Amino acid sequence: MAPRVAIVGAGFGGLCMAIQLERAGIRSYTVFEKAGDLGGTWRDNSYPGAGCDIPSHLYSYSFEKYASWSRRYPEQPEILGYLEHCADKYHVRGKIRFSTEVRRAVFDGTHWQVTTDGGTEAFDVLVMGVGQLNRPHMPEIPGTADFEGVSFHSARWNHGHDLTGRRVAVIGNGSSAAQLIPRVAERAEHLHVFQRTPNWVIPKPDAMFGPLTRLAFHYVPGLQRAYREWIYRYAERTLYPALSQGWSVGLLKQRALRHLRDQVPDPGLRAKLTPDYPPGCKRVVIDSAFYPALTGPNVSLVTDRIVRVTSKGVETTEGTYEVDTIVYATGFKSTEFLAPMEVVGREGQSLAERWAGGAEAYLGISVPAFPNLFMLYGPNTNLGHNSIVFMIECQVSHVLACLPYLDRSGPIEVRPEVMAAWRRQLDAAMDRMVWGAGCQSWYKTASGRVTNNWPGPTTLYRRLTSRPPQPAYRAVTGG
Ligand code: N01
Repeated sequence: MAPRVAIVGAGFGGLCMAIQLERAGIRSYTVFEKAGDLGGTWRDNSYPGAGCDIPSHLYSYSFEKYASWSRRYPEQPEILGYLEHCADKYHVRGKIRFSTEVRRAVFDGTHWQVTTDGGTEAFDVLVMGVGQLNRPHMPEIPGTADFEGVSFHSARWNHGHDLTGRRVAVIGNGSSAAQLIPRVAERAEHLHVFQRTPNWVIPKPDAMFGPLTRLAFHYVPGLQRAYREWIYRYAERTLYPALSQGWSVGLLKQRALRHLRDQVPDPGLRAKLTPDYPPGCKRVVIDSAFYPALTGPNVSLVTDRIVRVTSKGVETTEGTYEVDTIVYATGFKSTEFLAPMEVVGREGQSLAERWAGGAEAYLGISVPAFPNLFMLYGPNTNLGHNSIVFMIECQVSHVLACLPYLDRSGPIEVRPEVMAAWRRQLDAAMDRMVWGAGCQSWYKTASGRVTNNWPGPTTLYRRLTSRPPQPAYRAVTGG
């Protein structure tokens, strides 16, 4: 009998799982989505300028060729439109229970008891597709509640608040900030950008696709696939070695420094924007409009330490900046995987308890003593150089490969010794990566453990996830 599958989240991960179940003829699944629409991060991040800095021919499902991309790096509405297109084409929209947040999931010995505000239901399999960047991080700056103007997080953009003629503060300078700052600068009377740590920035070689190119992508056999493959290989062969401190480290640094020199003529400003840690330690920002925006007459870069937010603006160690709008582009609670859901395994332990020292999972997918639980874009599967959608597809294939096994044997779980060996391999591989090199980032916990990133080539990840589930998994006998 087909297993009953609960999928949590209707973003890139959850939709991919649902589509592949449909394609495999398994229709006994339900997608739980806490919001009123699908799209996950591409629904939530609607700030002006939001887009993907990985080309969409790669940042899309390999099985869903899409000739409608208007440009190499489309903005958020197009990416959301693509996900809606996929949900409709593969008939999964009707299986999504919108505005239904999963609060708790408990393994009762044979099933997952999944609790939402509407009640509790039993499922054979639980697939978590909530991603790593779904809960905004609000900074612990004193006084934020005292501010009398309008403030919001970049992932909760206040579209009703017109920024024309406003004095705006943007706190943060990561990928989200870099995309929204040029758009805010176009409207604001003055924009103060509060930078705590400079980022390495490389250009985004964007280009529009004209009608002929789009026709060619649509009709020329193999063209779209070849283009996708080319982008993938470039990322894998050039960018990955930079992160693993291989041959292209110097190249990446030179490229970023040249970009800074070309776009920022003022040496004082350039000095403030030059990082003192190796490129890739924090996520490299890929953007061509960020630096020019910072050189505009109505924009100032503030690097003093923020002391507090007051009723009128932002106070730093050097003075107070009066503003009427504050945008918190301060990232996400990235290391708290699956929170605030309570997930309890067969030994009565919750994942939060198990992960007190940092989240970990075999292949980023499975956890011992949590049978038939699978994660998409789970611990140690984020990338700093290639498309997450590639990783998600590997994970979904792995889950699909597990289904016949659990159908035969009952609930299955990854063996503890396999998990322990995985941990050791991961730690060894992590040692050569740049993420440990003297910087703080959303890739790691406060204690410095990298819980978010995959330390190998993605080709290796594909190979590992496509291995048959046995012998890494075992059947849970005796309920
Ligand atoms: O978040 P971030 P993001 N006081 O965590 C600062 C993906 N993404 O939303 O660096 C002052 O990178 C913090 O400062 P510091 C992408 O993977 C993808 O920008 O910690 N500042 C930093 O500057 C990306 O990496 C796309 O010193 C404070 C910023 O806030 C990830 O999302 C587009 C502070 C947070 O930066 C997250 O990006 C956009 C404080 N108390 C995003 N607390 C694509 O194109 C935090 N900060 C695919």
